[in-house]
Amino acid sequence: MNEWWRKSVVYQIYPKSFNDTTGNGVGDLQGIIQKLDYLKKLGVDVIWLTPVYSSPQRDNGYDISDYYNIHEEYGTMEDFQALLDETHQRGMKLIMDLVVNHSSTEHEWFKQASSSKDNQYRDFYIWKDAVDGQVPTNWISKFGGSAWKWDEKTEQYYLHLFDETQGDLNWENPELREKVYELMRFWFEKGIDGFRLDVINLISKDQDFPNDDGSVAPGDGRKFYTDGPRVHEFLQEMNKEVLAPYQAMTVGEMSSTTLEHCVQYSHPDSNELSMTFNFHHLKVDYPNGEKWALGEVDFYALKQILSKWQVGMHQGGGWNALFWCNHDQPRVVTRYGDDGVYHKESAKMLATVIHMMQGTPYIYQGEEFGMTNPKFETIEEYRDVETLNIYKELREKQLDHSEIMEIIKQKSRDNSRTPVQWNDEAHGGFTTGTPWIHTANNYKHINAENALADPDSIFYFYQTLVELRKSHDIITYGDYQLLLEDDPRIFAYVREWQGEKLLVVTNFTQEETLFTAPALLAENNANILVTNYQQANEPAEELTLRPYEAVVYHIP
Ligand code: TEU
Repeated sequence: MNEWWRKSVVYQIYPKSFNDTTGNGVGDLQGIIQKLDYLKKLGVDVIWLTPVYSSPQRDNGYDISDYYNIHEEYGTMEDFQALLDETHQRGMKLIMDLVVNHSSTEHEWFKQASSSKDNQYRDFYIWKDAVDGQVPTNWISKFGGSAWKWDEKTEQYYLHLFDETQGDLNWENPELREKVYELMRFWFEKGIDGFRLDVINLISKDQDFPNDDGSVAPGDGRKFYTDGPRVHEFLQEMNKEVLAPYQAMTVGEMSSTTLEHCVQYSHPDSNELSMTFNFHHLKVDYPNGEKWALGEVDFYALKQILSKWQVGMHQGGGWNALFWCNHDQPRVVTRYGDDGVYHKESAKMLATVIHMMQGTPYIYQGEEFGMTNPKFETIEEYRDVETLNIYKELREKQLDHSEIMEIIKQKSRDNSRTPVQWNDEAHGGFTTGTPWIHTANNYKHINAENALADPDSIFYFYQTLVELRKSHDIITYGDYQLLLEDDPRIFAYVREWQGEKLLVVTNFTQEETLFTAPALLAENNANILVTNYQQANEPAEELTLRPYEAVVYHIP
């Protein structure tokens, strides 16, 4: 099988915030075309474009009202075809975002389905009678409140695991599944190279619709509707019907999943997907599994989880999508690094940790030059439906307003959705108009133009990491062993392949710390593959690691 994506690096574009060429304050497809040479310079192989289909934009495009058309603010189908062709002409590939766990309630299917109980589209969604006058189950939407919404006209509830304007599609219905495969073929026929599949491990629901008995951690860690009974069957059918015929690259977003399921989702013999995103390493600052609370980063858990998935997927034959950032997560340099004095060092250190691992790395727009959380102070600056819903919920719980704003400042998905900072002009050069969301106020010094002008910038460090993945098979195929698991500051691991070794050593703190190197460093002719300090730490038995220092030693 031609698995070109095992040596690829993917760049994620959230079009709404990427680059606006019309002055309406919203990014667009022509704006992406303008930046393709910039992406080629970075060296990425694949662009993942988050949803650009017609949408009321309640959830910024993850609420689709027409799978066959381009959202008018982003441009036209001709603009899309131009983007695809220009991407291919530069030797890059493009994957789209497939959102088929749910559609917008403004989709024609839902309009039909909610018009009457015997409409032919009724069973495209999940409808239940009230139980003793109440919601059918105690399931909670990931965006707060009940996961069931009452429909006055037909006097039944419909399921929405996300916002009430995002009705869950009924994958038990073969007609619905065929409609999904048809729309996938439509985009493959245009020439796309694959899909990122949105919350795809939620599509199979337990048809008994059991109540959540509270045995699972509350909040974002709910498992009672993930990895459902027929999920692998549905993915194998999708693979047979569409993915295999088009030799697609696919990455499944797996919410609250398990290592075992991800091995099965991504093992070549499963004939399901190419690789999977999981999020456990991005919940180590959720106190008791609760996203919407202030918490310290559990560094030990971070090392354990990343290592468990490295070893487990390597041994199981699965394939990880490696990432810190995306459009739902706060900016990692603020979250796990330092967006102050050691901004550059810590951004490079964090990049090193995942780019030396086995899997396919994903770079989220602006991460390559160290964009940070914007630290908005007022709720009026936020736009995200999840954030605004949770704000109401926390207010109802009578939390102190300043505490709520501190939680939102740390946790909101809007942290990653501010306009990309291209230069030091107004709004970071993102738009000549008024952006749909404020730009972070550090755009005058943190921007792409400054990064390109600085040979020691985070951008050129990412460029080097991307190149190393191409030139060193050990990164792609080597096995993995965590070192110093109990060390409170150092994240170190060894990669090994056909006698060759990489020793990756990182200091996750701003304190200097002593690293006692393993024998492998002393015995062999180790050299430095990459490091984030200009004055490198040459191989030695005892190393003093400087704040956020990262060094990768290569033992050939
Ligand atoms: O995200 C799934 C999801 O659960 C995320 O919202 C995220 O994990 C959560 O906010 C963490 O608390 C996907 C898309 O990436 C997201 O943008 C959509 O809002 C969501 O599905 C619904 O389509």
